[in-house]
Amino acid sequence: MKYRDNPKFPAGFMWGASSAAWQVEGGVAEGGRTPAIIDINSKTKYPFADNSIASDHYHHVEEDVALMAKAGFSSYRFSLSWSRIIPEEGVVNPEGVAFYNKLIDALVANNITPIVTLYHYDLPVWVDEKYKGWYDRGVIDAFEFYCRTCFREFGDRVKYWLSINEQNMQILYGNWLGLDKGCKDWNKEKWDINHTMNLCHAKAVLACHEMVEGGKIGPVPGYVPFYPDSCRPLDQIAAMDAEELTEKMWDDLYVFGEYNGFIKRYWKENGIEPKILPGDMELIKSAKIDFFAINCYRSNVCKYAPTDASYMDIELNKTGEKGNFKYPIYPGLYEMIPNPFVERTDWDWDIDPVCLRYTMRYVWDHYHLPMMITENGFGAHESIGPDGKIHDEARIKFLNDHIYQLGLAIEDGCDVISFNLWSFTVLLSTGNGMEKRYGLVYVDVTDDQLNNAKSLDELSLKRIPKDSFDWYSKVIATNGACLKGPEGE
Ligand code: BGP
Repeated sequence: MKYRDNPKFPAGFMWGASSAAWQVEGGVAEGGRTPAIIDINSKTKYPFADNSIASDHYHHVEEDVALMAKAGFSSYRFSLSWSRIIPEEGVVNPEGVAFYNKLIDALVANNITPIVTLYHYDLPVWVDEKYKGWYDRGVIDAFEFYCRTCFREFGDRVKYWLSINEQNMQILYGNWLGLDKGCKDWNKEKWDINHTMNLCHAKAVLACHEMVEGGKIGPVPGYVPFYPDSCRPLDQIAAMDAEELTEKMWDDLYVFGEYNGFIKRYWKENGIEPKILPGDMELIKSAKIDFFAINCYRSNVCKYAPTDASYMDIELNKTGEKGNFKYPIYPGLYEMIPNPFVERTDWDWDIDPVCLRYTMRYVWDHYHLPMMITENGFGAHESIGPDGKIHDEARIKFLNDHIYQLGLAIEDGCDVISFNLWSFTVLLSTGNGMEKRYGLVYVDVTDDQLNNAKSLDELSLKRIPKDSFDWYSKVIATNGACLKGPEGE
């Protein structure tokens, strides 16, 4: 098939951007919010800033939404802070609810559809202390109480709900996000934690359908598809195994309500089966999702790793200097290797626009459910130029190429309803503070300034739309018709 013309996006396609409460809000001790585990975890990333102030969205809500409206957004995906809404067990915080009402009302007034994540890495400390994180099953009732509060308070205006952000990545990188805190044997206990999270997800799905008129809800897997290194048959199996262990086992469960045969065998062989109680699987199976929200930035490549290969754990690039990512080897399964056909970001993330088309096709072919992109974007070192502007051509190219491929996936027959890039304003990266900058709108603050500020008044935090802001506004205004296709394909 040849694609000489620009792909067509359907009428009513929702264009927007994405954020998470702890990465953008700040105001951690304001409005009755109590601490979350991510407050503690983000301090471990020093010299990068923690989340105390972040982009100070807490005090810039109206200004930020006005900028979204200026860009022509039709959607905005953000998360709610559990401990802002439920600061202690059984207590609903009116100030927290009022903060999100202000945001949601501003969005609705500007015809921007809110897409709301219930959980994005910020477990309240009171939950952590009482239920050992996600380990004790008491967390299920606590999470359900929180979700029901959100549906009751916001469900009249919020119709798209997302349950748990990147549950797969939280389990795969538990140590990076602090989820392993208190675990004696993370490699075993993580599967119990994962099972409890599945039950929480199921409770959220059922409560949403019960309480929100016209409400739709889906999970948010983080997708990094695996390509096999070669046509060697064992490399094909290695890529399939990698997909099973990093993505597919979660997605199969969300859709079919069952752990698939591959993961059950993997658990059994390694003596790490989770505790599944009577009634658990029936509950999970009864919770039917409406769509997939997908975060997709990059792809991976792998080849078969023989059983006698030496084990090597993955090590993320935490410095922003190319070449610091350590490719893992999992004997008997797969070895990750660099892709010679693509460029990489300064954090060694493969820049592979086609992976977006690949991922859409993969998920559509397996599950036949509508999809939305809730994260895709380009993280870079960035500062204000001598002319006071931010000329982010590399981001524009990245987004153009990725969204074009998303359009091709739609022409391939995939049902995609929305694209939300990561992020709207610059915000705190998960592990690299303000140094790894995403977004269409620059926020004038550095990690050092955030670390040293005694009060908010010392900081500029000025919003400066980047060149990508104007470019994306055109993409929205033309419903994708101004995107440029790759040369020579
Ligand atoms: C996703 C997370 C986001 C965000 C993004 C970029 O996995 O859902 O919260 O952080 O990745 O990652 P990073 O900030 O590490 O560059």
